[in-house]
Amino acid sequence: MQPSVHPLTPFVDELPVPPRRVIDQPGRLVVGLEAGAHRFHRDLPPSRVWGYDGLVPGPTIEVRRGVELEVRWENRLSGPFPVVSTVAPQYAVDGVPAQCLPGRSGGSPDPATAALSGYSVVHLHGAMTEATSDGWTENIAAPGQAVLDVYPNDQRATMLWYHDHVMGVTRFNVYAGLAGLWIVRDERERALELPEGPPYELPLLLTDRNFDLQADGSLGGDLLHKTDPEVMECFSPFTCVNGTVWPHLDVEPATYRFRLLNGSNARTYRLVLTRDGEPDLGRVTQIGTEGGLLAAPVSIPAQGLVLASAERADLLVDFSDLEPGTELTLWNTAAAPFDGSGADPANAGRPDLEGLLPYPEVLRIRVGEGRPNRRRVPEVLATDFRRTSRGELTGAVVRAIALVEQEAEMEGDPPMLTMRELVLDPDAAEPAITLVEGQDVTRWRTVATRFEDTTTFFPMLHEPEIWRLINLTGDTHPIHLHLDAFQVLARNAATVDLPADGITAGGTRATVRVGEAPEDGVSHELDANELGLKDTVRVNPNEVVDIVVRFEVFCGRYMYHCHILEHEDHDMMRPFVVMPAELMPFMDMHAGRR
Ligand SMILES: [Cu+2]
Repeated sequence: MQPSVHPLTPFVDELPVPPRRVIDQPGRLVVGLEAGAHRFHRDLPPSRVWGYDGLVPGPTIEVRRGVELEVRWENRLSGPFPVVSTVAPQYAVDGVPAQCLPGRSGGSPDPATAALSGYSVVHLHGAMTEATSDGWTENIAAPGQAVLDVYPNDQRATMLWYHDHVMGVTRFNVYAGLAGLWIVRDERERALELPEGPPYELPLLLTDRNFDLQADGSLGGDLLHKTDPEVMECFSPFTCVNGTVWPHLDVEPATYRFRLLNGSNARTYRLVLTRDGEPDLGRVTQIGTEGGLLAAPVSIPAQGLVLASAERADLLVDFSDLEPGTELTLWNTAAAPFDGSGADPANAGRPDLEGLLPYPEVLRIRVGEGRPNRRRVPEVLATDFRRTSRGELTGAVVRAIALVEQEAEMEGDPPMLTMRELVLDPDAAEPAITLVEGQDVTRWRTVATRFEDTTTFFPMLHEPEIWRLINLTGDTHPIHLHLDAFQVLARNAATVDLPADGITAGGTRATVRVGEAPEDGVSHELDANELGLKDTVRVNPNEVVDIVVRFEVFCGRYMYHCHILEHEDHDMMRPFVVMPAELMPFMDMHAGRR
């Protein structure tokens, strides 16, 4: 078979589980950032990778709530850089777009990427950490250097992940393999007697990867980060689970707990489980999200479980009624780039070439022998989380951020994505953003557009704020805040009137009618699984998403950004500084109040 058509046999490799480092006592752990070799599939030669302890994914660190752990991240990386980066011309072979073909498709390797030698920053995503241990993107460690970070782990039980966050090249370092999982356990979770540890609790880290061709034309070992000239994101054709392309998992007729993370650079998944070719989502119950347990278990959405980059789901999956020999398959049905559009779950398993999804395979599950062992799903999960209502937010600071696509300054470059911080200004001259909400019309002036611009967000410790994320682009952006998890208050449908010259280097002009239904056929509702605590939220086109942000413990300088890593690197990232109240009178602060 031609590599371009279907080069790898699905479901032949067993699902690997990353090694666990279970921490019971406060202490120190040494993790090395190392070059290594990793086999992504039985039919592939080993690929060069960069991983934590040389592994892809890195070891899973499991720690009890409140057990402080110091990690000495020892950067022992060495070149040459294991990823070939290239821009491929736009064409298709047998309908498969060049971007989704293995091999460079005529693109030449980017020499700047090839020269990367291993500068790194480690960030523990979703963690409540002091600013000095949060992995500020510019606090770069060279190979041969080490960074000591302190993680208090004093937060609700959930699954976090640690990954590279270095300025400008996060997309390449993470793609090279620098990512691993981190699980916090607590008493509440233990009291619910949820599956903990193998074999019934399994982390599933999803990534899409592509591979170069070898001299003889066979699918080779080198990781390949390929984009096309118009779209800056990398959408790779092969879905890996825990670092293996399309693995299989043998299960007993029992209830399993799957801890899912989308660790892909850009690809969004909508996961559909099928049995005998039919959707079989009813056996899946979601109990948690990025910020930990939901208040109560929920079914996953009828079309499937959507996870954009960095989103996570804690699932209970009941196989106890199934006969030995039963096979189930997990498929992806989300087109790329993702824009919130739905897909009929009955079509799960069909490639979508236009949607850059030539291979929808994710995971095959085979039910084996055993005594059926069903676990009751608790009716009440979290007892330490209650949703904040709008009424409780009267007088809260309101901030607004526009997500925009800006034409490249250099002819031929892909467009740049930026986040524009806005300030409420009734007298704002053009260019300005006009928000229309019924009778309420507000004007917003752009005060920051690039990462390097002056900080304008100084949220006050303990004080709730509303951040409004206004999407002026045609794609979904998963927006991630460092530090405390947040609550999604509302996903508002909106119509966007963006003039052709609306986006300039320093200004933004658009009219956004919040609450007015666009004719895009997309559901703009919040899903039940978005009602818990989140650290990453999808903002679809034609939406204004309102989140309630409250920083409770740590002050200092942190970041928020789009978690499509190609966007984060160019330049959808901004700083914010959490301030204690007593220092606020000394700050020159920009914020709207309502
Ligand atoms: Cu983005």
